[in-house]
Amino acid sequence: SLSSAVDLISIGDKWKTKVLEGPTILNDKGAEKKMYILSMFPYPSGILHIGHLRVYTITDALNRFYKLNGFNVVHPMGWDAFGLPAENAAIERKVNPATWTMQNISKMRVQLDNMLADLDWDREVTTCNPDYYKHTQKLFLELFKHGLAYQKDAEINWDPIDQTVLANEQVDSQGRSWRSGALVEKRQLNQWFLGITKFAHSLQEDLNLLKDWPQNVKTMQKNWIGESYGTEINFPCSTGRVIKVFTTRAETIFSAQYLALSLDHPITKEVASIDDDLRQFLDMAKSLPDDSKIGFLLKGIKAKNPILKTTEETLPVFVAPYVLGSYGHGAVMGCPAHDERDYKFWKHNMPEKDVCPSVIPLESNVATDLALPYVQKSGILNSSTAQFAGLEIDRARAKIIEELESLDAGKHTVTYKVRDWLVSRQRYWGAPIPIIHCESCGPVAVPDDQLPVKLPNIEGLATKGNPLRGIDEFVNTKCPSCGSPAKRETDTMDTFMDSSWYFFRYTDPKNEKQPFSHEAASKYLPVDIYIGGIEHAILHLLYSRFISKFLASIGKWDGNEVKGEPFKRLVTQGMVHGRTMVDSQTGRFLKSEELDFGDPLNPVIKATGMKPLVSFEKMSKSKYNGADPDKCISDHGPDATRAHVLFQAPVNDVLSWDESKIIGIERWLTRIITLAIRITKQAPDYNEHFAASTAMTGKEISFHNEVQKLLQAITDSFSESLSLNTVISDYMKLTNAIEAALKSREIRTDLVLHSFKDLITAIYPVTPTISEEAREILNVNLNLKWNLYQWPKPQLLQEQQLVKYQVVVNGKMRFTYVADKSFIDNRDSAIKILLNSSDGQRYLAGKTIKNTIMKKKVISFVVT
Ligand code: ANZ
Ligand code: ZN
Repeated sequence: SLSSAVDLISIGDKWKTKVLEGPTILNDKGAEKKMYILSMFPYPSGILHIGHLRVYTITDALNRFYKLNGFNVVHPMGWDAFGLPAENAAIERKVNPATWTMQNISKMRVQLDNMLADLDWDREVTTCNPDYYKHTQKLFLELFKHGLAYQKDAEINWDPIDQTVLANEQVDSQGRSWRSGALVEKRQLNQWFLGITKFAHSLQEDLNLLKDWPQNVKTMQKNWIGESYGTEINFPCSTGRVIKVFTTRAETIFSAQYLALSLDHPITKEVASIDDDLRQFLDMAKSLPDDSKIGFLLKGIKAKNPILKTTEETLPVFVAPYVLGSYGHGAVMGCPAHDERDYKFWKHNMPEKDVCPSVIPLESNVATDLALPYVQKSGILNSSTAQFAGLEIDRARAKIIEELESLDAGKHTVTYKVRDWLVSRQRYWGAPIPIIHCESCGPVAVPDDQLPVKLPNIEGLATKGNPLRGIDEFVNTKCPSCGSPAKRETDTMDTFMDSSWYFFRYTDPKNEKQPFSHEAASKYLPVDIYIGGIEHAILHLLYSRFISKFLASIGKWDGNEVKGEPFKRLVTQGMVHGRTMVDSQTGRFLKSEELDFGDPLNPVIKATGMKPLVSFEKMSKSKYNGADPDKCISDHGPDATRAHVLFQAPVNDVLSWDESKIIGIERWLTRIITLAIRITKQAPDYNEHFAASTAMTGKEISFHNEVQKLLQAITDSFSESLSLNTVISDYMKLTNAIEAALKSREIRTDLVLHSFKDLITAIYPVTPTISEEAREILNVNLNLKWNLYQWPKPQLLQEQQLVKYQVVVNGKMRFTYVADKSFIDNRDSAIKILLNSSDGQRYLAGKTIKNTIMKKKVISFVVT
């Protein structure tokens, strides 16, 4: 049979080279509209995994779709090549990390070719190459010049496994490193920071502009940045010091019963230096969770509520682990009556004391009935200070702030959860921070003509930690400013710094002088579609937005109109889960060789003949549920693999990878090729200059409209909804409609063929080699010269153009025939079509036509 002769794998091989060059299109050059399609660049681990296959299939399908639509598409690829895995592999294997990385890159390049990804290799960037990190260093110095890169002593996160510090963003809520999983330790160290907090407001505010971003990503960013409007209040203390607190509920000030300081508050440290008990408490408290209710009373300090002028009452001051050192002023005014945590703290530490509310609900004015803590943000003030008593709380807050301002004891303020970005790392495999430390000049920028500061070549790294410190030729240098002996910075940059600007470099990858030109970046940015994993919802996306806004703010690209936002549309693709087989008797995970796949949809356990329990779970080595993209491609061909990836799940959802289901796709692709052969047999005299609207019958119009509607749905799925799984099902529907039309013999073959050509074009983004093969069959068999692809412009024919013709034979009305109003314009073709119709066969077959009269809605035959 025809279908068994279709070899999807050979077709894949045959067209691979051509397809990797992208489509041949009509308006190849000079396209005005740009389309920048970006996928998060991979870490060059050496293996393209199934998650990569998924993202790059999505971006490549979009890339090809937009090319067929005449866009100037940017679809680049690069390598996020610095970082610890290379360094660790280098230590293990005693090789140079650069060598290891480059080998991996070439392996992955082959795999990307195998999946037919049409990428702009002339834009390729590799972050560990000096021609790239030279510009990462320039970017660092630009930040330094603007006061946004600075060193400070801070309590930081230390990863004891990777032996380096980490940024806050890189520690999860359990206090573990994002990379090594180690429990992070706090250490006091001098480190480099980037001033992301200077951009915190616009980073939060401008999330509102990102209409085409998933809401969950925006929410995560918003919570991370944590902009909070409130009041800063100064509490004078008995020792002459002042404790500043941040509060969002200034109106609760009359219920403040204590103050609490963080473990690393300056006053805490000062007291600790002379108080052994406090020192012991701090040692113990370090390991307590943030929600602990333990506190340490500072007996020597009393605070005074600044708004209470008449009373001599004072407030006790505690040190408490629940107060975060890195938020607000690292101090709170404790209001047990109106805050859950303050309430618990107070009850635990001062059980004998009352709780005194100052806000009560509107309906009651009997404070004693109130269930405490009363945390609702509504009600009125129950204060003995006549000035504020009875005021509704919003009003009261405004008045209290006014009063505090007049007393010089407080003011409106805004605070953020996000901290400045800690970018220095004590590791080898990263871009060296381009700074020279001079005893008299301080930290000095490495002059432009001395960039890049190259990583010294080390053959075989011995240990973790930073070997740069021990290389005298690297460390010892001269101060660029005064010429005296100086020392080079030995920390390298966080690799998130490399990836915070790579999409700028893609726009101008060969620029030697600057990271990129203003012109190139402004032409291509913002990125139109950015696709990647949800795991980057905070880290990478926040850093990139910051750097991009910074670059716009200093005029490096024309980003003002979009507030420096680099990514117009963000798509977070779902994870790929693997088919997991468990022996229900033993609970053991089964390897595929333990199963019999004779019936691929219903495998059985070889040893027992029983059916396994099947589920889909995150892929892991211990569950034997991994999938190998390369193997899938060599078993089923690239096109079937690509279509299968897209068909199995909507882009944002988890994809349950079940290779047995690829059979449906293979059948469909086989049908396309057999259809191509069949069509050319049935329409040997196809006229390429087909005009859709001339003289169509009713059936033809409805066939035509069905095809156009599906083409429109496919177009919309690509350009708007990105619903790529329905694209595949629409392809199948289109194939069915064309097959049925061909079989019915009631639709003009040139219309069928024209629709089939549109189908061949429409499948090109997903299954390009099958598309090319089908096109070749048409060209060869019909002697066509169809070489340029152009995306179809779907057009519906109006139903009101239809006419119901009455067909009269020898004076008698015999049947009606619905067709386009231009049907009778071409008499000969109309007669031919009528004769071929089923009613025509019945009334006219075998007769000799003497005369035919066509008038408006009546067609009369005189026959013998
Ligand atoms: C008094 C008060 C009374 C508060 C009340 C709340 C309710 P958001 O909204 O997240 O910004 N706070 C301030 N600094 C803190 C720190 N370093 N560590 C822990 N908590 C801190 O939270 C603002 C509130 O968090 C502030 O308002 C403060 O408690 C607490 F009925 O002040 B509030
Ligand atoms: Zn100097």
